[in-house]
Amino acid sequence: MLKKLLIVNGVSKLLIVDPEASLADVLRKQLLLTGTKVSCNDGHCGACSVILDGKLTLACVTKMNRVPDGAAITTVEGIGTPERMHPIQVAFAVFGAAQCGFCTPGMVVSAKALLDSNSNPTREDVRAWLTRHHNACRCTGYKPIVDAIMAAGKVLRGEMKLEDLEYKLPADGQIWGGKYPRPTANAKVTGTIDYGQDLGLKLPPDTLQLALVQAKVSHANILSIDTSEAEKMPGVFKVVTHKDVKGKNRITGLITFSTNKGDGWDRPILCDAKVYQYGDAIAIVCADTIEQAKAAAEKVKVELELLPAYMSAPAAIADDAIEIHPGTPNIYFEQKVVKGPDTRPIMESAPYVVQDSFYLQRQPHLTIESDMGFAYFDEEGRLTIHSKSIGLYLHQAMIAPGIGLPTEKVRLIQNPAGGTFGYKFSPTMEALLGVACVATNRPVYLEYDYQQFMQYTGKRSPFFIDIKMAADKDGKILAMEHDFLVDHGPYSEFGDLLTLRGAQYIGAGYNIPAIRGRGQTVCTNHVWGSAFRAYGSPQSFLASESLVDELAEKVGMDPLEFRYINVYRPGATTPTGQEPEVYSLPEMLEKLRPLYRAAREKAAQESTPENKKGVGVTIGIYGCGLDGVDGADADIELTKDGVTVYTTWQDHGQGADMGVLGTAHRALMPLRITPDKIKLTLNDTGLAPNGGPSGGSRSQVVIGNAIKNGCEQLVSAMTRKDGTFRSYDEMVAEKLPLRYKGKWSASMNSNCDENGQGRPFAVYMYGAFMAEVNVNTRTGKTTVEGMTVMADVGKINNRLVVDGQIYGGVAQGIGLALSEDFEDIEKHSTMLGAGIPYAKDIPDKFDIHYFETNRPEGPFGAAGVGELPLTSPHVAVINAIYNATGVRIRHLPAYPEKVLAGLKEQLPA
Ligand code: MCN
Ligand code: FES
Repeated sequence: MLKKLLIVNGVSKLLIVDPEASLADVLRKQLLLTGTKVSCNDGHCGACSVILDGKLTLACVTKMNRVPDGAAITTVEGIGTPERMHPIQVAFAVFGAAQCGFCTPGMVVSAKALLDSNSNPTREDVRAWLTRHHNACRCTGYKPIVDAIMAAGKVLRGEMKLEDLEYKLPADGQIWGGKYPRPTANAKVTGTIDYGQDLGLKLPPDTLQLALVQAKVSHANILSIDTSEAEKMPGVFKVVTHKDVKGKNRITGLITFSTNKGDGWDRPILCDAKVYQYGDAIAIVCADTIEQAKAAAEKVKVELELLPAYMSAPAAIADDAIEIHPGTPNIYFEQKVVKGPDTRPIMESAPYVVQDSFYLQRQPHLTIESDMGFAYFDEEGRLTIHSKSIGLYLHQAMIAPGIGLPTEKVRLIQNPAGGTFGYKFSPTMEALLGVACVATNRPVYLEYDYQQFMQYTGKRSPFFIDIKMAADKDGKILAMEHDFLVDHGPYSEFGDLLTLRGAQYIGAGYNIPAIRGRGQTVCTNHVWGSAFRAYGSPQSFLASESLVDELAEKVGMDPLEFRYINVYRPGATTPTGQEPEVYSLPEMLEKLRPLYRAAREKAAQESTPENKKGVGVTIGIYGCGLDGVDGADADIELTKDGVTVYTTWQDHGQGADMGVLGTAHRALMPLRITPDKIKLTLNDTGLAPNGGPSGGSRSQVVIGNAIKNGCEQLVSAMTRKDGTFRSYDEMVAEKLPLRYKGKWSASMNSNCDENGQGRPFAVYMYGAFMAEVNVNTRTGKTTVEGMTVMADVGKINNRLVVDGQIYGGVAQGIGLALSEDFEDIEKHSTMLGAGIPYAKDIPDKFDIHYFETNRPEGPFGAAGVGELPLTSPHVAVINAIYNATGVRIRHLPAYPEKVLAGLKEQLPA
C-alpha cells in the first residue's frame, strides 16, 4: 500500500492506496468523486479525464504509483457546482452539449485544460485537442461541444458576459419550439447526476457483486457445469446456474407474427443445453467483492461439445448447416413485398435497368457508458431491477416468466443512461440480475467491462441485399425487385419486425408502382441482433439509395434531379402502399439544389489527383411508432406546488426529460405555469403508467399525445364557466379529481400484411442528406468535409434537442460509412478497434435546414426525430466517394484498403 497526500480540488486528502489501483478508481471508490467516469478502462474515451498538476490526464490508465505525492488534481467537481457553475458548464448546458451526459464531465475537464493552456483557440484547435486527448462523444456529433467551448472562451476572455450566455425564458413564457436547456443539463455538466455505476457504489453493504461465467466459443452443446470448486472460493455466497432459475429460464422475444417458425422462447437467461454465441452467460458468481466473484468465475468448469459456428447468414443457410435451435429452421421468417403489377415484364421491357448487391455491417452501438444494473426486493416484496432499460413495461413482460415471477411482482426502474441507441431494447442484464437476486435473496450488482459490453450486447443486424430497379425513358422509376437476408444472430427477438423494416424502407421515398421483394431472417452464431437507431433503414437505404445513383447514371441524369422527379408527391404511395401524410421531399430537394451545385463545383475545382473531392446525396424516411395501433398512457396530477407528469418516456440520452417538460408545458399553457413547476416522475413501473418503450422515434408522437391528452383533461377540469381556472385548493374543496389519465393510440394505423402492405405509421420523418468528401488516392482514406441535412420532423418541441439528435445521428452515419464494425470478436471489442469516430472524423461544416410541416396526428404538429439522422447519411458518403473517384463501395465500411482496391481496379491492366 502507498500513503499519498493529494490536493484534490484544492483540498488536502490523505489516502492509503494500492499502488496498482488506477487514479480513477481511487477518486471514484475512495473519495466518492463519481463525476469522473470510467468506461473503456483503456484510454479510448476520455470520460475519466482529470487535470493532474496542470496536465490533462486519463485517470483510468494512470496507476497510483505514477501519481506524485502532493499532486494537485482537479476533477469536474472542482470546476463548478450546480449552484456555482463555471462558464464552461453553463455553455455546455445552453448549447445542448450534454445529451446522455456520460462523456460530459471528461469533456468539461478537457475544455478547462485547453482554455487554461490556450485562452483563444480556433474551432480547429478545439477539435484537434479533443481528438488528441481521446475525448469521445457518441451523442452530439461534437459540434455543440465545440460551440460551447468557443462560447465559454469568450466569457473567460471577457468578450461576453456570463448573463448573456445563460438561458432566459422568452417574454411570452413559451418554451415549445425554443432552446430551453433540458432539466438534467446542470446535473450532467457538473458531474452530479448518478449513473448506474455511481449508484452501484452507494448500495447497501450486504450487496453481492456479480461476475459472469461466459462462453468463449460461438456454438456448442453443454455437457456439464461444475461449480463445486468455485463455491468454495473466498467470499463466494452462491454460484447461480440454470438449475437455480425458478421460471422458464428464457427471455421471450414476444413473437407477434404468426408466420414466424420460432416461438420466441429461444434465448436462455443462463445457458442450459447449448451455447449459441460467444459470451453467452452460463453461470453467475455472487460474492462479497467483485475481485472474489471474478476469481471464482475462473474456477467454474464447463464441459462443451463444439459445434460448427455459422458466423454469417450465408454460412447458416448452406445445405449442410445444422439447425442452431433444433426444431426451428435457420431461416425462420420470411416477409414478402407485393405491390402493384408483376415486375418481371416491366424489367424485361424497360429502357433502363440496373441491379447490384450490397452488405451493411454489424454496427456496434459504441455508447461511452457500458452496461450495468442492480436488483433488490422492495418494501412491497417486488423484485426491483434498476438498469438502462428503454422499455420498462416491455421488459417486464419479456423477463418475468423466465425468472419465474408474475409480471406485477417485477418492478423495473431506469437509471440515468449513458446512451443506448437501441441496444437496451433487449433485456439481458435485467434477467441476469433478476435470477441472481431471487436465488440469493440479497441485493445484487452487475457491471460489464467494455469488452463484455461489446461481446454480450446486441448489434445492428447485417443485411445482404440483392436489388434491381427499372426506369422509363424520362427517368421515372417503374419497378423494383429485391431479395435480402437478415443475419440476426442466434436469438429471434424482434428479428421478424426487423425484416419487415426492410420491406418498408427499401425504395422508400420514391413512388414505385410495382415492387416484388422478399426478406428472410436467418439465425446465426454471431452476436444477436438488437434494435439500433433507425432500425432496418440504414441497411435498406444502402441498397436503394446506392442503386438510385446507379440508375440515374444509366439514365444519364444528375442524381439529385433523378431523385427530384421520383420522390413522393400527391398520388404517390410508399413501398407498403400507404399515402404519405405530408410531401416535403420535393421542397427539400429544391432547397438543396443550389447548395449541391455549389458543392459539386467546389469539389471539381479543388480536386487534385491525390485528393479527390466528391459530393453525394440521399433521401431518408422513417416512421414514428411501433407498427400498427401503438399507444401510450401518461398521468397528469395537480399538486400543491404545480403539476406532476407520470409516464415511462425512457431516456437513452436523447432528452426524454425535455420531451415531457416541453410537451406538458405547451399543453398547460392556459394555466400560465412556469416550467420549474412541472415535476417529472418517470421511468419506474412502480410509480408511472405505461408510456411504452422509447424506440422507433415514437415518444414525441405517441407519449407526447398521451401527455397532451392528460393535460387537456386537467385544464378542462380546472376551467370554470367564466373561463378562469380553479386553484389547487379549490379543486380539493370541490372534491374534483386531481389526477387524470392521459391516453392516446394510433387507431388509424394497420399492420402490414403478408405482402408487406398496410398503413404501419401515422407519422413519418423525412430528410435529405448531402455529404462532401475528400478521398486521398494514395492512402484510400475518406474524410467527410461537410454535411448538409434537410429535415422535416414536424413542429419542433425543443430546438437544442432536435439539433443534437441530428448532429449525433449523422455522426453515427459517418462512422457506419467509414470505420465502424463488430465482425472480429477480439479486434472489434474496444472502442478504438470498433472504429468510434472522434471529433476530427466529423465535419465542423455541418448545416441543418428544417421544414416544420404540421403533422395532424402529432402533438402540436410534431413528428419524431431520433432515427431520421441515421437513415441514409452513410449512403450520401458512399455516393460522394463514387462521385470523387468512380469507386462504388458495396460492402461497408469503406475502409481505406477497400477504396484503394477499387482505385486499383480502375487502372488499365
Ligand atoms: N423532439 C422534439 N421535437 C420533435 C421531435 C422530437 O423536440 N418534433 C425531441 C423529443 O422531445 C425527444 C427527442 O427529440 O427529446 C427524440 O424524440 P423522438 O424522436 O420521439 O424519440 P424518442 O424520445 O422515442 O427517443 C428514441 C430515439 C431512438 S429510437 C434512439 S435508438 C435514440 C435516439 O432517440 N437513441 C439515442 N436518440 C438518442 N440520443 C442519444 N443521445 N442517445 C441515444 O441512445
Ligand atoms: Fe457525449 Fe452522450 S453526451 S456520450
